[in-house]
Amino acid sequence: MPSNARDLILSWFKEHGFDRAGCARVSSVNASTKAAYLSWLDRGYQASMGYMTRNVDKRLDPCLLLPGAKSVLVGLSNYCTPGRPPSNQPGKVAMYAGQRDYHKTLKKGLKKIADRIRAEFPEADTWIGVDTAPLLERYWAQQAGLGWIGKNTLLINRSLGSWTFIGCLLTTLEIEPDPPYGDYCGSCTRCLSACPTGAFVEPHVLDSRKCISYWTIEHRGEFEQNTFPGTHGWIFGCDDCQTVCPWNRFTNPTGQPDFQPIPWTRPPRPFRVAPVDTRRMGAGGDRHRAQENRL
Ligand code: B12
Ligand code: SF4
Repeated sequence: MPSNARDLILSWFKEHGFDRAGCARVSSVNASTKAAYLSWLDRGYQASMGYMTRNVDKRLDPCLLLPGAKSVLVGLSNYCTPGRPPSNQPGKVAMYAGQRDYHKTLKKGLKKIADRIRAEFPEADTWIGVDTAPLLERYWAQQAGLGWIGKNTLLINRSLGSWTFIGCLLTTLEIEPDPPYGDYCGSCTRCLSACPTGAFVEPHVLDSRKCISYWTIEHRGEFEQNTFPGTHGWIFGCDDCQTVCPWNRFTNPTGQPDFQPIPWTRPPRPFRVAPVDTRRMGAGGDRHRAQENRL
């Protein structure tokens, strides 16, 4: 494919709300990533997120998601809105949870780009995914030259930091790939020590059973008192391993209208220490990620 076609497709990401875009050649993930993923599952670090144990073959080889896939186009969307949550809020809510549902925003953009690709290149097939599909999004974002996987396991970009969402588009088109991104964490370990529950078993490895984000977003049913690590003031999600990251000092607020903070119509209910069903929590209920749609 001529390089002007590559530039054209990547420019569509900008037109449809993404701040950065890149491309990687599709293959199964590399051996160390495969081993890291399987060991993560073996050690039970997925907690009750059963969807992480399903479709493992697809998660490790995107060609099974789109037969004949040659390229993965990855878009990054800055969602940084400093100053959230307001200090008068009774419990802490992750920055992204005070905004419109990013799945809808990113999928809308990716769908438009996919439509344009198929219109311009009728031989091309496409597939899109945001968060819920069995795809290692951070791995592909790193391969596509958009950032590196930090010790807190988040994708970090030198100018956008880690306040970004990732969206992926697979296509059968062969597009010139970007070089993978380097690692700029250096000797810094601030995220590891900032985690109030000690959820990092080692750099790059998160035990969800100890992660506040898991407990307040993903966990269903009662909190098991013997394993529940506490929420340290958070009631929906957690940003502690991001706010301390020095790379997040250089970020700029997002201009994306969908990610501007939504004023609370009613304050979120503070977290109750007694066993509680998270489905009944006020915060984020209507903005909850569409996990029931996960494959
Ligand atoms: C399951 C999940 C969770 C779980 C588990 C998190 C986790 N770290 O795995 C929970 C509920 C805890 C969670 C929390 C959050 N999540 Co989440 N989550 C996912 C999901 C669906 C899958 C992630 C996954 O594959 N985990 C499996 C583990 C094994 O993968 P991994 O941690 O990436 O590990 C890999 C690397 O670390 C690497 N590795 C292992 N060892 C080593 C060693 C070295 C040296 C290196 C370089 C690499 C390396 O190999 C591993 C296998 O690929 C993705 C969407 C997707 N489809 O990818 C979103 C996603 C990762 N989440 C996202 C977000 C925003 C969050 C939160 C910030 C939300 C919040 N504010 O509360 C927190 C952050 C917590 C954290 N530090 O990760 C974004 C991250 C965007 C970004 N810039 O990185 C994603 C990509 C969704 C999206 N589309 O934007 N999440
Ligand atoms: S999101 Fe919070 S609890 Fe989870 S690893 Fe990061 S700092 Fe720890």
